Amino acid sequence: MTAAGVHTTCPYCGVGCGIVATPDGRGGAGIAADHDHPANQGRLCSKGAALGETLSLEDRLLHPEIDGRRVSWDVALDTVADGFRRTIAEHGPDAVAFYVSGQLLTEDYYAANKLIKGFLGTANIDTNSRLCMASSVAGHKRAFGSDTVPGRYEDFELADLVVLVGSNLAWCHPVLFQRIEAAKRARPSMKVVVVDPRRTETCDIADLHLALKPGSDVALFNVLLAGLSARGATDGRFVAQHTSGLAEALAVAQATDAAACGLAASDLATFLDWFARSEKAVTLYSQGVNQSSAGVDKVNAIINCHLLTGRIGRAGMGPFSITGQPNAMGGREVGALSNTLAAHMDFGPAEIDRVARFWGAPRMATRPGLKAVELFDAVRAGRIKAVWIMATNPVDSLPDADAVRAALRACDLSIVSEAIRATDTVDACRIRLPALAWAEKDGTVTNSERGISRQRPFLPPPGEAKQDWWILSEVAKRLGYGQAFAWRGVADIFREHAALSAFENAGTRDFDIGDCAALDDAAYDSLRPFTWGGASDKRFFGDGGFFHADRRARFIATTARAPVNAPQAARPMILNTGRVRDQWHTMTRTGKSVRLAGHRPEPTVELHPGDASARGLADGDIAEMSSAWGRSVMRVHASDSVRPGEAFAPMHWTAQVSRAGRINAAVNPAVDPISGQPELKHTPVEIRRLDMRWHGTILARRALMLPEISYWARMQGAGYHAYSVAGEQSFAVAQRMLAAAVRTTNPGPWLVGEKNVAAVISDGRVEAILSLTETHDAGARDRFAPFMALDRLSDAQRDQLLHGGTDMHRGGEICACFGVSCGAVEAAIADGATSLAAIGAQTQAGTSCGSCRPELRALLRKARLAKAA
Ligand SMILES: Nc1nc2c(c(=O)[nH]1)N[C@H]1C(S)=C(S)[C@@H](COP(=O)(O)OP(=O)(O)OC[C@H]3O[C@@H](n4cnc5c(=O)[nH]c(N)nc54)[C@H](O)[C@@H]3O)O[C@H]1N2
Ligand SMILES: Nc1nc2c(c(=O)[nH]1)N[C@H]1C(S)=C(S)[C@@H](COP(=O)(O)OP(=O)(O)OC[C@H]3O[C@@H](n4cnc5c(=O)[nH]c(N)nc54)[C@H](O)[C@@H]3O)O[C@H]1N2
Ligand code: SF4
Ligand SMILES: [Mo]
Repeated sequence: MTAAGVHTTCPYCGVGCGIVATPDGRGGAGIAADHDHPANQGRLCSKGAALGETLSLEDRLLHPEIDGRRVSWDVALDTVADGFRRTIAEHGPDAVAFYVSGQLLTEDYYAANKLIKGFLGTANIDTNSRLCMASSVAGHKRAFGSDTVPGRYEDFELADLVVLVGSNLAWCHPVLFQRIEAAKRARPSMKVVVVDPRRTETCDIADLHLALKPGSDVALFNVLLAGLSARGATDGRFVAQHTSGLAEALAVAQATDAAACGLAASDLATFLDWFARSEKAVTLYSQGVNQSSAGVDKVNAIINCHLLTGRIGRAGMGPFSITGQPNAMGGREVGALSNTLAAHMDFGPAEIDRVARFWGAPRMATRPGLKAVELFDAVRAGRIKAVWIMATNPVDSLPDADAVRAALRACDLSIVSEAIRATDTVDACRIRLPALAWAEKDGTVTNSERGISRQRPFLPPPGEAKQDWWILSEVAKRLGYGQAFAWRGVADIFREHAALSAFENAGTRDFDIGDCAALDDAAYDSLRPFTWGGASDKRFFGDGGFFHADRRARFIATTARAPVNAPQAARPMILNTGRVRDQWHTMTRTGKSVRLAGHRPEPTVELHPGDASARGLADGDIAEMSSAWGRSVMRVHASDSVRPGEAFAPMHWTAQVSRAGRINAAVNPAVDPISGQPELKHTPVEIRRLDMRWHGTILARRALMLPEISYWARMQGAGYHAYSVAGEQSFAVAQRMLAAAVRTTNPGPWLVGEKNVAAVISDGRVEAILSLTETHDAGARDRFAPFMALDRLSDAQRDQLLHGGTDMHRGGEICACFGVSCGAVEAAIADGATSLAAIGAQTQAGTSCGSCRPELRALLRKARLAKAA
């Protein structure tokens, strides 16, 4: 019997798409887009569409563990509570810390913040949103007096000009990208400008791409501000009635040297002209802005331009900070950053008192706590003696990540609440608490447009895993705070959170969902997505009403400055990092999906062909990236989409899936002086070729224990593991070593073919394939994968395998939904397909989620250029 569809929300990006999940009765579920959800209106991207492939339990953490041994919940919870009690008694409350996540649900998040700030007596709780949103939060507060995102998603569709700054929307918020793409198709006069040093897939819809010098956004928006003022684009009434500080900001802007951006004067002039002429202008920005040592100034430099022109809070206009994680906004609402309190309150004396009275808190934190990077420094220095990590993987995602790992290993009381058994952070922590995951959890999340949606469970809780709020309140009870944590379920917590938002508010704080305090359990269960801050046509600040005491917004004088760590002779390259289309962060979930593995199967560093050849590097080589902090080893991809002198590497690969692919081992820990957000987009590095004597591809039904080799990366195949390997040993030694490794876990007859291919084939079924070459053979995995799909090989197929495989899937995967390869799309184009529709008709590529359409268009363009040449 199958159950009915459950309406829930995607657990990945901050778009917050609605999903209908239909359990199949066998532990899995069908995943479909929710047509009635305001965020996606029936769309899903490749990651959302593949969620059904991430539900298996095989790699889940299902029981509490201490020092690697399974223990009961009672023992685990007692140990955590005793540990916190003892540490606080001996060293004071500031010796303990929580490090939490924008992937917790609001109810979990609220519980963590309440426990530590109201009852443990410290604000040493920070969230991975420090790495993500902190600069936007600080910039909003400086300008508006509150952390308010004024606009709505529909503003992107209503705008005449959409400026995307430091955002790779096509890959990171694909459904919003598709909404803009569709709006532009319907109204071609609409213009899109992309501001990004890299030429990303997002540039596919750009009328203008400003490939500015990394870190120079403040200069760019200062130049824009001065230019707008000079052209008479100032909204004098708005500025006079609702703002202050223009003169100082303008003076600094007028003194800014446009040359700092490294852009052509004509491009700058076009940008100014379009911005000046388009009243309906939206500036959407993301990590190219936030993750910077000048992140807060970048945010304010952008907001200044919108205040000057009065383009804020009305349909089709405004600055728009897009959030990354599904509940980054919820985290801001519960106040889980170390420098915020709760419900959009800060550490002012009256606010501390108000929250303490509301919570009945015996030991209220009275000042801000440590921010993420400082927090782990304090763990390393031994000032923090107990740390509890929830729903984040800091051993991979914080900068200077080897130091983070060392700090955790040296910490007496390191606790992690996790859904997955094998992560680099779980490996480094002593106490491991099994958490429920997306399909099992219950609660709410808030998306980028302040939209609150329910996440509803559709699968039963596995093993002994528990939801994060339950774990927290059990620890609270053991510490003697049972009454304040006596929630029977998530609805109780949500009502309390809603009541706090309205408590002694009276319009002084933007965040007020007091109406929800009266929801009964049934109403909470059936809660439909809604946006806080008023009806759907309501935006903030159209008529002023800012949250500074004088109700005016502030212009901020932002002086352009270079990133903290400049490149030097020994490390002349600038390492930029970010995301790829089909992986989510540290791959604990997307890494399980076969169809998501094909798009970017290995950790890759992109650099300009000139920089590559200057270092003797060719496409497919293995390179080491080293910085003053650490090193990482990746495969090289030469591409002119990055500027000369710059390199780009994805953040996703961990020690679980690649030997030295953890890029954050090399990333610098410099932070913005106001927000404390790390500069994850700008690390001076040098890149050198590693001299590999052999390269190999292994496909194996059962995972391998690989010997010590320079490079390996593992990815998920359909019913097998795929490895890409390379090393410095002699070819003969490699052959022996790898054959032994393959055969240890994949026993059976060992057949040796030609071209250094060998395979274990048992009863006609392939158990494993090993292919070794002297130079990198990029197509090997695609040539051998088809044989792993067969239950029984014919003699002819076996011979084909042992002679080097088949060319069916040449060129790697492009469409994740239907598993269509680049080769198949190129063949369709060669066959006469000249449009997206024609490619779709011939191959199905691009006809489902649409995430690959920018890449399909790039192949069409390439073919057109080749034909014209
Ligand atoms: N596929 C996928 N989607 C995701 C995620 C994921 O892991 N995978 N994660 C989600 C999360 S949590 C987040 S925060 C978002 C992030 O979403 P985005 O911010 O769009 O993604 P990033 O790739 O981190 O960085 C964006 C761009 O900033 C550019 N950049 C670097 N330096 C500068 C600079 O100095 N100025 C400017 N203007 N640009 C610069 C980079 O070249 C990069 O293209 O994505 C969310 N969506
Ligand atoms: N170099 C570089 N580094 C970066 C970035 C970058 O652009 N460049 N981006 C930064 C940004 S913006 C972000 S947001 C971070 C993201 O970095 P992380 O937060 O470290 O990445 P995730 O892989 O999303 O980690 C979430 C973890 O929570 C687990 N989990 C999932 N659901 C639950 C649950 O319900 N409960 C519990 N307890 N656990 C759960 C997952 O298995 C996973 O291990 O990375 C940051 N680091
Ligand atoms: S755009 Fe994709 S990842 Fe983001 S919420 Fe929607 S389906 Fe999920
Ligand atoms: Mo993020």
